[in-house]
Amino acid sequence: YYGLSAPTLCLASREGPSLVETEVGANPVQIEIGEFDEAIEVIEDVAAENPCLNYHCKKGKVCEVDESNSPMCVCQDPSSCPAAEGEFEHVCGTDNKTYDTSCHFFATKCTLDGTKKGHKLHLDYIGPCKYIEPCMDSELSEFPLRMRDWLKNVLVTLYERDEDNNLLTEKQKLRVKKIYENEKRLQAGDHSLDLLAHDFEKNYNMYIFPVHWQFGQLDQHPVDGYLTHTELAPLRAPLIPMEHCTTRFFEECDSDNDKYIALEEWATCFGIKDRDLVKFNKV
Ligand SMILES: [Ca+2]
Ligand SMILES: [Ca+2]
Repeated sequence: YYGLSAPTLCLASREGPSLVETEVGANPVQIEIGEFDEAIEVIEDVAAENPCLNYHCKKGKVCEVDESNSPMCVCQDPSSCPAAEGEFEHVCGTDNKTYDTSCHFFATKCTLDGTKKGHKLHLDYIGPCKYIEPCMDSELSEFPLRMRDWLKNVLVTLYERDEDNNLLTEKQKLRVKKIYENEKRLQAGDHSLDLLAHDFEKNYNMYIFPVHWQFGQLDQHPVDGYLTHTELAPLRAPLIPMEHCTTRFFEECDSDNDKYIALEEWATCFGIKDRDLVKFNKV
């Protein structure tokens, strides 16, 4: 079973409530990035009556008012998190511990702020911790084949369904239109690895934009051409339980081992020549 073979789109608004039901098979691309934001603290107009109204704290923190009636963010007590409604809400941390919900995870991480343990702790994947079989070299080389095909299908599906959703910009729509209308396009389905490899070779140009697009979707905090662990999480976390090579793939994608995946590294690990990817930034 390949988790990447059937893109099921969840067209949730990014602005919406941050609780997302991440079903297995849901499109990780559309899982709200906010769920994984560890680093963003947005402060909006402070309402006069309740200083904490409209005062946003990052995940794992809640707003409290200090002696001078100023709002401040403090670590949330994990026991104040709503209980999980099912196993699907559990998350597995990089400490290999299952947390009831992502709220429990981020609240716990907050209490470890400033410690080495806290620095190393990340949300690893969605769902309870489980045994993930080691990824063999041969399997690792299959991963980008399916991933590229899947990314292309996700984009085409977005294009087909995107009427008023504005999930794609006009410029992006034009690019996907070219792929969508290409008669040689491999239709979505379960394809053999041989066919995927052959198609990538033959229709290489169709795969460039989807790979670039996915990078841009993730590279948001900040937009700098590098993906942090947190930025990668919306793609990585739901994928790991379905694709056991995910962790190894993204680890090795960071070829200079600086903990960031640069656009050039991203291009290379998806088999795209980096000059083909970088040119999108200039157009
Ligand atoms: Ca970034
Ligand atoms: Ca790197």
